[in-house]
Amino acid sequence: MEQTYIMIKPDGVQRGLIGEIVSRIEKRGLKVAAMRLGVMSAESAKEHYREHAERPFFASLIEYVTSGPSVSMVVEGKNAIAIMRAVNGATNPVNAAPGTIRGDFAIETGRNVVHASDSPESAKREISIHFKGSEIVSYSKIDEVCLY
Ligand code: RTP
Ligand code: MG
Repeated sequence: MEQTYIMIKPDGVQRGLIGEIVSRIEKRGLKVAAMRLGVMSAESAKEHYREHAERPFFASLIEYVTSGPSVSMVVEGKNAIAIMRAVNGATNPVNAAPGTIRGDFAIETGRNVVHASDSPESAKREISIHFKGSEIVSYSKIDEVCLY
């Protein structure tokens, strides 16, 4: 079982896509194990995207993800990391297939609606930036519980 860090970026929240995106995650069969809405601090954003610190778009990326409320989630399930990368679609929405979140809701890289961790190492690192262990909840969904 894997866990991955998902963010609905400020443009996704601004456009009223929280429910749509969470619904896609749930319908795919993955489980939301933690969730919070709030404005990400510049400190957290810089740490989150530190691999891009030397890139020319770094300052505008930090400005973008801290520009308003975003939704942070821990999503878990079998192959959750790779599945959520596929659910989100290509970084540049021009290349994102229809049926993916970016392919259905975005038109430019600088406003691409969602983030998902790209590897087990990134997932572990990103989850620890945005959540305390006590905020990540373990529970069974109804189809995992034997009632009778
Ligand atoms: P993310 O980390 O947000 O899930 O996106 P990603 O893995 O698909 O893409 P990554 O290469 O990690 O880029 C991180 C975010 O930086 C912005 N970006 N802008 N102007 C540009 O050329 C450019 N390149 C990347 C995007 O918001 C991208 O999602
Ligand atoms: Mg990335």
